[in-house]
Amino acid sequence: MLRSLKVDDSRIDQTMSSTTPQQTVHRFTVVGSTNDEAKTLAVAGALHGTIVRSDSQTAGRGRHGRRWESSVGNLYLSYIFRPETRVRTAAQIGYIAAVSVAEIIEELAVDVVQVTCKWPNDVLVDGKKVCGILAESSVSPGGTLDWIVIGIGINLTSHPHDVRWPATNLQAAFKRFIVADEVFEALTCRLHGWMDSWLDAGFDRVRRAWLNRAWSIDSDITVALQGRSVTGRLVGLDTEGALILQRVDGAKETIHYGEVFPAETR
Ligand code: BT5
Repeated sequence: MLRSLKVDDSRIDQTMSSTTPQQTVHRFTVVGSTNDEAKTLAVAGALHGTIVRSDSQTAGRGRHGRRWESSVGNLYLSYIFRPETRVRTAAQIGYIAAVSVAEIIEELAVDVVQVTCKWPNDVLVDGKKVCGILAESSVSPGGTLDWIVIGIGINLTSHPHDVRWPATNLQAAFKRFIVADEVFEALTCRLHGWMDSWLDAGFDRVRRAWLNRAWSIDSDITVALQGRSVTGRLVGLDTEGALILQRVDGAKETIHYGEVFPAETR
């Protein structure tokens, strides 16, 4: 149980069971990064489904060490999963998270808003970023996945302005009060549902759910890769989860890592 795990539990405000059996929620007021807390717990043996939630973060992280603005009022969560899977397949869990977030936002929306998934794992409301996802994992000596931590930040009441991609928050987008606990419960439930579906039936359903709301699907986009960028039509995701781009010369390019932008005007 928690006390046998090597975490400083004097800093944990509350530890409780959630709706799903074996799912413990470690609740903090403030942490550096929920992903770091979750990684410490994972290394100490925390079970599949364990959750870290904090009201704010002092060192919230995006990908490539970028900063994630983490003031009080938004949602900061990290989920520990231990699926028996190959490391390469684990990238699909980022899509599970993005689809889960997109679906619960669609359910929360009273007015008509457009909820899209931007590759690889952002969720946008009317083209503006409300959610970022950071996956970090560890490989076992046998080469399979030991654990993966999926960090999710959702802007509920505030968002930064000085950012790479325009941002918004759900309260501003929906013009009504959003109850953080309701979003948390709905997301956790949905995420576990999609996780079970993925474990039983594989990636195809997740892939189709993501593509149904993919930002700029069938349109031209530019992807910044290491040292170069490529422009083409976003035509899909492959069966592993890589992005498929059709270049102007007709050739298809499969992309595993990169940053997506509106197409550069040529
Ligand atoms: C992401 O990275 O979008 C992943 C963010 C994951 C955050 C969660 S919060 C819980 C868990 N604990 C953590 O420490 N992290 C995870 P990326 O695609 O690299 O986007 C980062 C960029 O988004 C920054 O460089 C800013 O330009 C912008 N940004 C920063 N904070 C933002 C916010 N709150 N809302 C929208 N955009 C933001």
